[in-house]
Amino acid sequence: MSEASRLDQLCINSIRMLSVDAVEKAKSGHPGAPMGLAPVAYVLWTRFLKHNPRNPSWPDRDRFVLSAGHGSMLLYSLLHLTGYDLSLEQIKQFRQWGSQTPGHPERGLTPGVETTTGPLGQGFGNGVGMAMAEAYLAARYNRPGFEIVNHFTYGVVSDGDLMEGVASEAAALAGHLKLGKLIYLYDNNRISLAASTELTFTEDCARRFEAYGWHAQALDDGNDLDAIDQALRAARGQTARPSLILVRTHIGYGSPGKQDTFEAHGAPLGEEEARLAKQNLGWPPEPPFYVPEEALAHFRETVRRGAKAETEWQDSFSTYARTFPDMARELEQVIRGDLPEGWEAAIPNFPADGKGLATRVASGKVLNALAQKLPTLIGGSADLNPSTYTVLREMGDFQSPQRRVADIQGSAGGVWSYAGRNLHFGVREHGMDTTLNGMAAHGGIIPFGATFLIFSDYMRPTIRLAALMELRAIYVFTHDSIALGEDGPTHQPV
Ligand SMILES: Cc1ncc(C[n+]2csc(CCOP(=O)(O)OP(=O)(O)O)c2C)c(N)n1
Ligand SMILES: [Mg+2]
Repeated sequence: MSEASRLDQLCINSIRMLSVDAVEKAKSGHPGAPMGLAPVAYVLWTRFLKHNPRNPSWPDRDRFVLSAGHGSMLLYSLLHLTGYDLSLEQIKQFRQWGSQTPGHPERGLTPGVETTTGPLGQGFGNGVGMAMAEAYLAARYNRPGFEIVNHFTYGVVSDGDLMEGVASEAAALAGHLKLGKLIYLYDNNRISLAASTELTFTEDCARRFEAYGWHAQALDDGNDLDAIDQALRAARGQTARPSLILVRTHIGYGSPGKQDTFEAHGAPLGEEEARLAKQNLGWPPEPPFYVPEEALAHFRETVRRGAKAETEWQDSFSTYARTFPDMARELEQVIRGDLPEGWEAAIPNFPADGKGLATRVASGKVLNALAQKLPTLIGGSADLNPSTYTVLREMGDFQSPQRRVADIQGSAGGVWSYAGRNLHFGVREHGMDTTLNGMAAHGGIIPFGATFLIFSDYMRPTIRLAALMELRAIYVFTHDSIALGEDGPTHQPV
């Protein structure tokens, strides 16, 4: 084995064994996914991901979403090893009350966690929203020679994520929108919580995603670092299609008794099996939470690289700010999440009158007035614009510039590009809401989404997550009633 690959293996096994030991100590958790995914995650995090562990809120960082939130120890290991403010002590406190390492990743609690994941499929959808946010901000703020907003959204998604319906809606939207900077790695381990996927999930995912308009690549060996590296490069080269890299992995990789079984999914390996796994992978059985110094040093190079990348971005931003001071001020403001001075004054007053104004009509006027003041207020409805009054007039459609034909019905008018501010979600309430959460979690955007109140039932899981994460997203629910007219019941939205 070459020196470089020996070091790679040390690093990869550090991820695996930190995860095994943390789950063992907590006596609960999911060791299997981190063990199988460690090589994929290692290549992504040390060779591709643009991030600065010392500043997890650098606006132009790549976003990373672990949609398979049950594999949280994978993410915590990566955060600790690459130098985020997450100590080894916190890893030892995995799943303990009050720790920064809860069972599933929680946004706002752990530095570097972009979104709360646990309900499968949601992280997938949030990532699509993040890529939409990036595309909008890039289209609005970048200028020739200044790619101030220019980052990828990466995700790790599992069998469960791809089985959930919400992911299908978000995937269809991402494919339609041609989000080329969205790259997902699929943990194709053919096992879920309770069974082999032979029992439940036998569709051809590569062809399914190709049909959505994605670029799909299948790798048959999740330990082949060169193949992973090349696939990520190819995915980044796809500028007008999101990418899915299907990686054949093995849950519980290295555990002689539990690899490829669902027992490796959701329970500690057990003292004896953990010892055997360590032995099998050439790892010292003691002490627990062992990280070889040279592996840690290699991971921690991310800190230097990240600081350098951010400094370069800062320099470029300073020149941009001198050249386009108004744009730069606006961008800084939206990234901070501040609202411009006097924005409330834009809200129209509606004097009480006998005839009254339908609330949805008033809502439409308010949205349009606010949109004039808030440059990153963007949104739309799930195919209900004529009923929800959520069109932002003459503010363009958020679409891939490559897609336009002519005279599209329902178009809002104005530009047809990623700078357009009307999002068309189609009849996809699940997809709308999970991407709203992703846009809000990305930062810089105030997204809104609309449907009839009754269909908010389809959005309950996502609204609950938005509340948990304290996201700033706007929902417009209009009410659809049956009125008794002279000629009998009529269907009358109000
Ligand atoms: C919406 C939702 N339903 C059910 C669960 C419970 N659950 C957690 S992981 C999992 C399936 C695990 O299979 P997979 O996604 O393939 O992950 P792996 O076992 O390969 O790590 C289930 C059903 C969940 N987290 N979210
Ligand atoms: Mg699986």
